[in-house]
Amino acid sequence: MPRKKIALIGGGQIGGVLTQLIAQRQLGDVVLFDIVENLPQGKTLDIIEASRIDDMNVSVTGTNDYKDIAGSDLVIITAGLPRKPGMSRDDLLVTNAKIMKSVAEGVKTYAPNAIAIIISNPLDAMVTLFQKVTGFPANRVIGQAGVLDSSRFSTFIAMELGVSVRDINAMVLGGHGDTMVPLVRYANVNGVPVQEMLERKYNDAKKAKEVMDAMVQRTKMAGGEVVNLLKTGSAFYSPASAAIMMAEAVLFDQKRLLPVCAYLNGEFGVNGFYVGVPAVLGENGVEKVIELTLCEEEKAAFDNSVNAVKSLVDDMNRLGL
Ligand code: TXD
Repeated sequence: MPRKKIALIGGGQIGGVLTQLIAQRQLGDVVLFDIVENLPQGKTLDIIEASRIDDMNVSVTGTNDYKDIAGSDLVIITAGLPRKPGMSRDDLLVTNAKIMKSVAEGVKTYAPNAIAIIISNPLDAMVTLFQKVTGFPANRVIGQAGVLDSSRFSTFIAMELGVSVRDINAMVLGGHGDTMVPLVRYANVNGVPVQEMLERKYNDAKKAKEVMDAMVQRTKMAGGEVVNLLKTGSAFYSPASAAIMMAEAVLFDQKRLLPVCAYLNGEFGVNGFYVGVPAVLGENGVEKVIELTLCEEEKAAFDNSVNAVKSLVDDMNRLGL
């Protein structure tokens, strides 16, 4: 079977880690694109110079020319500014929308059959814009947010309960902003509800709820927590890992059920918007959105998050972006 071709648009922090992870796992040949001259060439040269050490039998090249992404099976987009301390993701809308438009034009022209995974913020709006400009079928345009937000939630739960994070199953739905919805009731440790484990640990339902609320809050603010520590950029190791999980699901047709930013056609009562929901990912991108029953409180939180996404998309349309 010929090797897959993977184009990475944006050769900054996340793009660099993505390149190295893809090469180390030999997922396919990589073309790293950036508008900054020599940056992608320098990063890819640095990475492949470890190929003897890391056993990387794939081609890894850097470019400033969209022509070089021709024929890509998968495109992962990280082009755009990251946040600085004090900024919300939504503050990036105007700058990153302009960048995303040019990226979408490039991908549409040179990789019209690719599946696209978008990472740039504000995530849900950037996914919407990319799909609109390219006109790609909605299932072929997917946003990465939920896999990372869910991994953050799982990490905090594992730390609190003192169990392996491998046994935690927890999902975060909704938009990739402060209104995101960590699903407390569904969070479990190999099937055992986290809420029940917390109640046993503290033998006090009120205290257990406080601990869970604090983990939910930390999850919602987890991106900002890293931004405040780094001062000069945002998280990049974990977002790259999250995109790799999605890329593998697509490249190897794994049919994984993951929380991703997907286009909704009436599912969850939402029509015509991209938002974070559980979906089956395979060779066709989003193959099925999985609906689940939300209680009143969860539904209200989800609707609130959807409304935040809708208003950002409205802003984008109003500003003619
Ligand atoms: O989970 C998630 N979805 C995210 C998203 C988690 C963390 C960060 N997330 C967002 O990803 C972040 O808010 C940014 O919008 C993107 C990329 O973050 P990264 O940390 O990689 O940003 P960098 O290091 O600034 O890299 C961005 C690169 C940089 O090299 C620019 O030169 C390039 O984007 N860039 C462009 N590339 C192509 N085309 C154009 N027009 C362009 N403009 C800038």
